[in-house]
Amino acid sequence: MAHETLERPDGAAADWTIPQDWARYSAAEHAMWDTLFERQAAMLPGRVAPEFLAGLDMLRLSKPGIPDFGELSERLMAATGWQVVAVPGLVPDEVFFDHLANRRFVAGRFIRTPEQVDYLKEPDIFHDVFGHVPLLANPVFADYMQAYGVGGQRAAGLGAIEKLARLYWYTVEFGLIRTGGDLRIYGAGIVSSFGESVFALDDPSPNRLGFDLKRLMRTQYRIDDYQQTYFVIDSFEDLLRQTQEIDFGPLYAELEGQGTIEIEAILPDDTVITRGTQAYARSKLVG
Ligand code: HBI
Ligand code: FE
Repeated sequence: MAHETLERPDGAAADWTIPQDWARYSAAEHAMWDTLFERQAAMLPGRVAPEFLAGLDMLRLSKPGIPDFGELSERLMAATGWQVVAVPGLVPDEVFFDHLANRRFVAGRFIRTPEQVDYLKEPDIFHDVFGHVPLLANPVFADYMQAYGVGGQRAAGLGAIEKLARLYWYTVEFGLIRTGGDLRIYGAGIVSSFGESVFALDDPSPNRLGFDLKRLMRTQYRIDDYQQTYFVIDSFEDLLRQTQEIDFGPLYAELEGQGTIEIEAILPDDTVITRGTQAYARSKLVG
């Protein structure tokens, strides 16, 4: 995430947007999208929240391959009032929050190369569009994302971006949700990852804990590998309600005195759905 100073490239507007230039994608780039799309779409039934599958149809546009943001935005606008705009890569926090607060989702326009199929550092168009856009067609989730943007603007003024960023990480990027008797994935980092879409639900390694806003805002996370802890929400309505009810000013002050929680810790007050073995993370430590 963008805590370093970023420089706005030449050609980007003041709000960091750039044209998508859809006509400039090569056949190989469109084919890469199709490959990734088919692989993930086949994986997701039974694993992903039904709200995500409902939104996925939006990405099957009239043109082949990589979605055209203009066409995509038209559909999304009709559903929930959101748009998708292209940016060169990571954008500064305040720019990111301003776009979300105005129901614009920023997406990278480049697509990973064949060498990067299973891992890349900066979010590409497949992560940003396949991972994030389907849920933006859901009215409740759409409101949650906007609320996050507004919350980010407030957090910036209170010096609390780090805490709020953890909320984004453990919900928007790596969240799980209870659906009927099952756990399902909904976080974009999971749904756009072939490996993690299995690991997050089926592997005995990670902890799976009930969503607890205050607890989660103190929990460290990793950006370099599969998560060691996932948090499970009961519903998108519940997530939206909890984040709207909270007065973040006093909350941040309260959390400030409490310090951070280790990635793999399980605390006495946690609702434990799975007590992870952490075998996967340990296997990575020993060379
Ligand atoms: N920029 N393009 C892009 N995508 C992100 O997800 C993103 C970003 N800038 C900042 C950011 N995320 C996070 O650091 C904030 O949620 C705090
Ligand atoms: Fe993302």
